[in-house]
Amino acid sequence: MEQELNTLQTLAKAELNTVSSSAQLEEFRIKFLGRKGEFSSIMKNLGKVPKEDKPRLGQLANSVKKELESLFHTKKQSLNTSSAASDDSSVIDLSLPGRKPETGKLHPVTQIMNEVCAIFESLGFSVAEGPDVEHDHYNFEALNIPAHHPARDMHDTFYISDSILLRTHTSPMQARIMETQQPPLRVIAPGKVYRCDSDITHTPMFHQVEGFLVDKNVSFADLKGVLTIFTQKMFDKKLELRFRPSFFPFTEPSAEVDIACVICNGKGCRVCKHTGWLEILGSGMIDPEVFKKVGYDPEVYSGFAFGLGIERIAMLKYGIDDIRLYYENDLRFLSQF
Ligand code: 2NM
Repeated sequence: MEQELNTLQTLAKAELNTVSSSAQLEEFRIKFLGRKGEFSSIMKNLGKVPKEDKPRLGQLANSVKKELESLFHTKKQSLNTSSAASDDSSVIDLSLPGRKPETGKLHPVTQIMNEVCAIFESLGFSVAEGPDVEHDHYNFEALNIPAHHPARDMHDTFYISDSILLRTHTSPMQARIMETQQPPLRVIAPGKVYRCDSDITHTPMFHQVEGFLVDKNVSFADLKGVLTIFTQKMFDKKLELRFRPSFFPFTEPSAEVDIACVICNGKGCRVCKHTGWLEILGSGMIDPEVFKKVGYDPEVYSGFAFGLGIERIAMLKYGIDDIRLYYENDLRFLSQF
């Protein structure tokens, strides 16, 4: 049996050297290492050898089998790598379509902001930007909201110190402009504003565009004309407008502007809370007190001003009822715009 094992080892090694394909290697495996192969048939005789020879022959058989198996695997690997090298998969297929990189988009709030600015620019307004961190003077005092005025309560202001705060609206920019420039003026101020308020229709940071126009003989009719053109361009249709009397410390008279609900066309739905109307902005004729503070003569000049919330417009335009969706950065939401 010892003789048989040694012969098998020599023969198998010699034959493995001539193997040059996977098919030949498989034949080799069946012939020598398979269940009915030569190694198995030698092993059947192990039961018949004298008891004292069994351990030695068993060991020899094991080491022969191990060596053949290891030579078999080495051969298999070398056949695999050489076949991979000549395989078509290593050749670049120039006819395959390319992988498209994903393109980014502007945030829906930025898109609406740009649209609002473009409409007012087409009406001759220029765009001015100012600091988010403001002096109490520009945010309140210059806009006819003195200390202890009840309107300060409405603003839920984030204070940085007694006289420095995060602006609660973008009108401080208009106070800055009026202090340094003479009429005629037509300016809008877009930007971030901050109020300590948070629920499904309020975030502590949101975006506003406020605008104003100052000249001789400016009337409420001019305000109505400009805002009518704006809403029609913004919502792409001739919309009915409703001016409701209101109050702001920096305008007199003041009006809130509603548009016929863009979701139900005024019939009444969830979005307009069954009123048929959507409030989209605040406006009014600039209060003579504001003009006096910046050194304009209210007998010579008049003007109108307005302010609108971008997130609010975006919610109305797209029929979205929770403002927080705009700030969760969920691409499944954002990629729809
Ligand atoms: C609004 C509503 C009404 C406004 C007034 C001024 C300024 F500085 F010219 F007096 N800027 N913006 C204004 C007026 C803002 O927001 C709802």
